[in-house]
Amino acid sequence: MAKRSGGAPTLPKSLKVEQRGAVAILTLARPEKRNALNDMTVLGLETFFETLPTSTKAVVLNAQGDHFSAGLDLSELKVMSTEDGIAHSRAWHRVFDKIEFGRVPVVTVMHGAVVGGGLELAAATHIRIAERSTYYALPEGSRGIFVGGGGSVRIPRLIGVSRMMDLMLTGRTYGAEEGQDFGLSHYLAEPGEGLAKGIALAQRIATNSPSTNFAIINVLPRIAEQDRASGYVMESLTAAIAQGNDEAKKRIKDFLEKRAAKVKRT
Ligand code: 1HE
Repeated sequence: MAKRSGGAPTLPKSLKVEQRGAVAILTLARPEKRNALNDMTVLGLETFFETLPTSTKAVVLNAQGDHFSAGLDLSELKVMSTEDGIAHSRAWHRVFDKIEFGRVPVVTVMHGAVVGGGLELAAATHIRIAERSTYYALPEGSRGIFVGGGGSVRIPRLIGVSRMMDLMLTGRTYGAEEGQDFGLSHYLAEPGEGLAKGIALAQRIATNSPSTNFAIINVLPRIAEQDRASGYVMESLTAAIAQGNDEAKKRIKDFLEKRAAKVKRT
């Protein structure tokens, strides 16, 4: 994976980045179009995740304006042939896979509309916080299209095929609380408080061993897709690699010598 060495990469103006120590805050910054995801933005996401400096240990994704994202930029779709449509969808798959199976965990802070491709993007990240204004929709049915950003693969893993079918067939929305109950978010936040919560979680995540974080986001979901026997083998290999490195030895020694924090109920 390419790493940023010198200056920051050039990103489209629909993406803003702020670095806070080990945490990068990435903001969808196209509020005038409700953060609709055009090609420039999707390719910008790819550039950002491909060139993360090694000093970045976690990312917070959030969005400007009243809505997280209105999904695919429909103005680009209307001129697309079937062939272009396949290439377009495959490009989203490539980019969102780089997020889901990247080097660092990504915490998404959602608010307002989290629609279509916006939900597909959020679903490719690892931890989701929903401010209480959040609502989810998959209006592809009413637009005569289909999910194309990996939504049919990722969203049923969160809420089940049946609920996704309902969203797509009937055009219903889920509110933040329903989304939380069904597994679309991990945390709820009051309006305006999601970003602080996201940064706090990302800072906490950034203190984990990078190799354990890598295993959590890359190995765990793959084990979940395997048969039991293969899963056990992969788990034991991952566990052995993780516990064998110097970082783990130091962390365990710190605990045994009373220098590390105990597990606390939060
Ligand atoms: C857009 C888009 C968009 C807004 N593509 N331009 N997504 C949808 O079907 C959702 C479409 N959007 C909406 O339903 C609404 O915009 C919202 C509920 C999200 C927000 O409503 P509102 O009243 O705050 O904003 P607005 O007036 O509708 O939109 C403001 C501007 O953003 C306006 O442009 P303007 O030039 O007239 O100011 C809108 O046209 C523009 N805009 N959403 C393009 N999506 C990989 S496959 C994924 C498939 C999908 O994602 S399907 C879901 C598509």
